[in-house]
Amino acid sequence: MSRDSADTGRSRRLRAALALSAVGLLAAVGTVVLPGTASAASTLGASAAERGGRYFGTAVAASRLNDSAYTTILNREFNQVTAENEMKIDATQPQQGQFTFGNADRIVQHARSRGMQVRGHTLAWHSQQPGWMQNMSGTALRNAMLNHVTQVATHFRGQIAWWDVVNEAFQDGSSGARRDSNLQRTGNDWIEAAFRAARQADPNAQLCYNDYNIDNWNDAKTQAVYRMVQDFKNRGVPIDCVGLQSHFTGGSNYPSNYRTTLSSFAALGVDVHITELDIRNAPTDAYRNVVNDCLAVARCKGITVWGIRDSDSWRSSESPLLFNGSGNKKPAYDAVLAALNNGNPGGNPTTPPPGGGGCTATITPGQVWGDRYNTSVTVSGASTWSVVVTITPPQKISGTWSGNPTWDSSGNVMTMRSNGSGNTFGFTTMMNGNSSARPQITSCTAG
Ligand code: G2I
Repeated sequence: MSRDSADTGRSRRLRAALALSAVGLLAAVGTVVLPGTASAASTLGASAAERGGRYFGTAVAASRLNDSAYTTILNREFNQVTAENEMKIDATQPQQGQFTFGNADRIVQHARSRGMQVRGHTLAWHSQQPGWMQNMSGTALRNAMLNHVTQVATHFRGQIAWWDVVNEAFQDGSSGARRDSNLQRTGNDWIEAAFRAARQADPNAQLCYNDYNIDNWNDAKTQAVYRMVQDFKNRGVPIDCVGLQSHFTGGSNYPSNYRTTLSSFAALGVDVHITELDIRNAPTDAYRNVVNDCLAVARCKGITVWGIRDSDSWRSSESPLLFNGSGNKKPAYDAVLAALNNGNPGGNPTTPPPGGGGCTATITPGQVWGDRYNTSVTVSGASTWSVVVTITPPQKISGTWSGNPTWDSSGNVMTMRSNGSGNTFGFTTMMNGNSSARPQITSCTAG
């Protein structure tokens, strides 16, 4: 026997022995995972990723990165981070012209080396300004703000998926006005100036406006931010997304029209993000609803909770997070993970309207040409129905088939009613210069 064939015989016997012991191991464990068998993801980030590539993230404090109980949960559960304080103006430019990025860089490095996406928070804000900036006004302040945006966005260029370019610029209450601040007093265009500077410094980052108390669609503040975003889109101010902080004080403060708020912003042609979620006493219902609402809106890209354990929270006495102080999962954690796992794989929304309309409408993208594209929509759960579809202007629907359409006065909202020709209808949309926006289903109502 030649040396080669002896080796071959030996390796064949070895393979056979390995195969036999693998069978024995499977028999002993008692489970065989067949290819294609669905298995529920066991962490928040993994499950969110399976829902159309969404993320599930958390605010991170650099000071806690030495706490192994903290980093164990962070590294296991989350696929996105936001620096809780380390990228704010007072942290990054404590003296005018002197930038410090050490703590922020540590967070970015921790996240990116583990494949987590980073949200930058925040470039321009009335709060947490260093003393030198608080004392400035007028043109000097405007220039200092723009320089700050440019320097910080440039430092992190290529590392930040989304920037909260401007934070909390609107007043609470019924006025719908801008919040008074030294930045606002430099002129109403300070927000768009900040967005333009950010775009120039980091063209690949998605640029968001971020605020709290813009969760309830009926609130004046929500409407005011909506109008600003609409105006920015109409005038070509570079804005890509809106962040709803969603600091809820309890189950009742999760508004039942939250999904309407998310889908209404999305219909303007921006992504939506839930950026700082925490809910007093962490009620399972409210947490579950937030997840379901995000999953129902295609442009809701992910959810960030504002801290990991209750003891890490800025309002720890309210125990608003998903892990207790010992790092154990709370009932809210289980509710969130189950809601994520129950979501539609692929993450495309099947959108019963708030309150439930008795049917589900699912979009299937169709052929795309240089100037237009087709969309078809399939309805399940009812044989007669009306489906509301919203288009982002300047796009316009130019033709439809297999349904009876009616339009609102803006021409951007089409209600399509079944006409007996089946459960799939379609339409052609002219891009009119906007090649990226796509139609959204606002509701599906049976009957
Ligand atoms: O207030 C809750 C959040 C509302 N939206 C914007 C977020 O940026 C804000 O986060 C909080 C942080 O969670 C707190 O940790 O923002 C506060 C103010 O910037 C943060 O509090 C600050 C304290 O005011 C400082 O005294 C402290 O040195 O945290 C700092 C670091 O612990």
